[in-house]
Amino acid sequence: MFISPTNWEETLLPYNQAVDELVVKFSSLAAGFRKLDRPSPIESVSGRVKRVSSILDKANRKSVATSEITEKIEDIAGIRIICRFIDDISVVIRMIKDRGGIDLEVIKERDYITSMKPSGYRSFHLIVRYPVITAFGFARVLCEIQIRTMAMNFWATIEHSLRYKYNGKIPEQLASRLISSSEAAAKLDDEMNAIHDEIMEAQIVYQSKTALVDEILDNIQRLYVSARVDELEDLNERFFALYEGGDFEKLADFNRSLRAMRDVYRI
Ligand code: 0O2
Repeated sequence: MFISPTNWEETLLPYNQAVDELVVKFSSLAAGFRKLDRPSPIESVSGRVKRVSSILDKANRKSVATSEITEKIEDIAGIRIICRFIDDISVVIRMIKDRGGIDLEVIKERDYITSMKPSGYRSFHLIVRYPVITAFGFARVLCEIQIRTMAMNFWATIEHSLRYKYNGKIPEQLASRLISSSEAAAKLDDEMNAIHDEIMEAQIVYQSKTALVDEILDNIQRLYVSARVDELEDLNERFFALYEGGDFEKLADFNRSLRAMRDVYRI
């Protein structure tokens, strides 16, 4: 693909389309989790195509010739995926890699989470090649996918504005405060991750209790056909008492006795 310095609109068309398509794809993944009441590792997705002035600035800064821009400037198309928890980042990376080249191919990764940038910047970047069929033909464009937590995003957004304000030369004192605030954001991410683990554990306990209660009710329902009425009343009363007591082990024992009854009645 070549840059036409006289027709940027046409040059950037596949990039615009790639961003639109990828935002829909990742947002749909998040919607899928929510539809099934599962926690989504993707909190939100956004995308942008770099402004022509920024493309030219970057090409100039990196001494990239106009003819090489599409190969050497890797973030003309950019997608940002925001996660709540730091653990979600590796889940999202896996989901992207598991697409196995069907619609995108991961060609590079940069882990600024394990190795924070000297500025304090933390984020995980994947450079992918994405095929698009535009109104004017087929193209494979490079796209940078930035994956970060809400805390990382908050820091990067503020730092980006300051970088812009100071024309890239943030005063030393402010730069060192930014580094400490990035460390504070990393601590916040760790704390939130610990809470995340607790939420997940509580969810597992809740799910097994729900499954057990469903099985007990199903067993009582099946016994309804064969057991005597007084026996059933007794079972229902025992179930409600145990359910109110909230002791999981006692409920599990009760369920085992129901299974044994079903064996006796061969149902
Ligand atoms: P914009 O305005 O966000 O598009 P290099 O310049 O060699 O370090 P390169 O090729 O630009 O690296 O890749 P890198 O470092 O992965 O950076 C790509 C993008 O990551 C940047 O694009 C930023 O969006 C973001 N980024 C990287 N470092 C920082 C940082 O220190 N602070 C903030 N806020 N964002 C950062 P652009 O084109 O630089 O900027």
